[in-house]
Amino acid sequence: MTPSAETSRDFLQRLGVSGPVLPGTSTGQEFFGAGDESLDSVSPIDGGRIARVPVTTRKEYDRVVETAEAAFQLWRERPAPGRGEIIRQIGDELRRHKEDLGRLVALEMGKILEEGKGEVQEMIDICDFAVGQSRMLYGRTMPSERPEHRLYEQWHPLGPVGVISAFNFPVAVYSWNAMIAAVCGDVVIWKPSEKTPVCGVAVQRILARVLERNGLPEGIFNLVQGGRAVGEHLTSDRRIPLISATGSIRMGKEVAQVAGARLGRTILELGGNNAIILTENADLELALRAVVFGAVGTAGQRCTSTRRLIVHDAIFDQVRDRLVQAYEGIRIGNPLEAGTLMGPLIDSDAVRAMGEALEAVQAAGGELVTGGEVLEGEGYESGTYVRPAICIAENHFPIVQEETFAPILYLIRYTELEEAIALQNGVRQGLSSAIFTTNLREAEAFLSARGSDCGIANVNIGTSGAEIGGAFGGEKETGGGRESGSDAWKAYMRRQTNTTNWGAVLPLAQGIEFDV
Ligand code: UN1
Repeated sequence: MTPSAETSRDFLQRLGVSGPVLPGTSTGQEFFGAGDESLDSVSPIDGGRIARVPVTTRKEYDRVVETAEAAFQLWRERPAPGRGEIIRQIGDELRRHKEDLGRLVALEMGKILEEGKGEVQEMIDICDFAVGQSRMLYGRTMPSERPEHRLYEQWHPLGPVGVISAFNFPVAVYSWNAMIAAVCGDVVIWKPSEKTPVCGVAVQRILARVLERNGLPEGIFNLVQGGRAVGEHLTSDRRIPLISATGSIRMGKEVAQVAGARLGRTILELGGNNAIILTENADLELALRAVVFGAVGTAGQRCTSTRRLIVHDAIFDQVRDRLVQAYEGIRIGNPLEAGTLMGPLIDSDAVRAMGEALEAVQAAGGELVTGGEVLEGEGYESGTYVRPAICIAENHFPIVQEETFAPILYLIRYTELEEAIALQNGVRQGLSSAIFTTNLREAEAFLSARGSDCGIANVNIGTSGAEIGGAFGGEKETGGGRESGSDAWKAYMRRQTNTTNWGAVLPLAQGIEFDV
């Protein structure tokens, strides 16, 4: 394998990740040991190698957990606003590195630079959010039924939190977890995707710099690298009270079982099969832009990507034709070049899965309207560039029920809104959903209890591109977890209910008399 042409770029040096072999394991300030196994970070842009990253050995892993446990004892004693101050500095450091880190995300994951920078902006936003949250870890006070008693609750840190993240958002989703967990007083052990280990090292270096500058011990933010085996170290480890995992439903079921077997807690953010409903009252200009961003953005590799478009019969043909036209104008190529709207898929397995899905939809009786070709020729030598596809399909086709991590949009026809909502809900996943309508009744029906069954339900915006301020996650096989904003912080803490009797007698609850 030839080294990627991009590896010579200065931005890798500025991020401290320009070496051929990068440290695979870190407890914060000290990077150590290299096992025999390693991960090859390969850019989907040109198939070139960015770096080699050693897989964390079992021994190293145990040392990381020990260091994290020791750091937890100190970190949890630091008042929460003081933890917030460290997160504020991390946000500033990320601001300084937004361009470089965004570029690395584009290089290693393949999303366009604009979206890579957007991911870093998401990190900055969650830092700002977490700083505010650090002064708002509120517990309630409840009226006690007993005189001279006070009944209240408080929230305490949990311990080391394991974060397993996916390739498609190699930095942002980690920070949703890590920054919130950190203000809560937890320490974090991160296993990035084995497809994006260099992003892991780069973020770790940024965080470590801030910790070091503040004289903080190592072990607050920790990094381990590897695949399934290293993930299992985390999920089966009783020392890790909470695992937050993002990835496929298959992976999530394994995590839930292994962590569940020891009654460990999980936050799962798994696959989506997100639909947009276009009613006859939709503002089509708005809708079509949202559909194209949702289906083609990040080359269809977001868990929030738009996979199904449920279109009213009266506008179906018009929508199909206009989408085909819009797809023709999409520039596919090097995601680091200005003007590119769609970069490569992550690897050849993803290209294969897309091809198989297109075959399956046609075999089931669907129609491939446009796209699906694997691009060849200059600039496309890696074989990872595809044309986004539009198919006419039916919701019950087994392949339509699946999440294929590729830019395939299934057009599905409906006539009554109830039918559209039933189609939207008629999949096993429940992450994100949207309706485009200018009719209040349609919009509110979609948002009502008998409407969308997803964790995210939008009106007149697409399924992807959520802000960090809301709780992010979904229902059914999406896993039920919530991360990021709103009160998602509570999942990273333990709730303690306290009753203080400040009187001189001992009345019992429920009026029980028990005189001795
Ligand atoms: C993901 O794909 O795992 O809402 C996360 C969005 C982004 C996050 C996606 N803010 O599309």
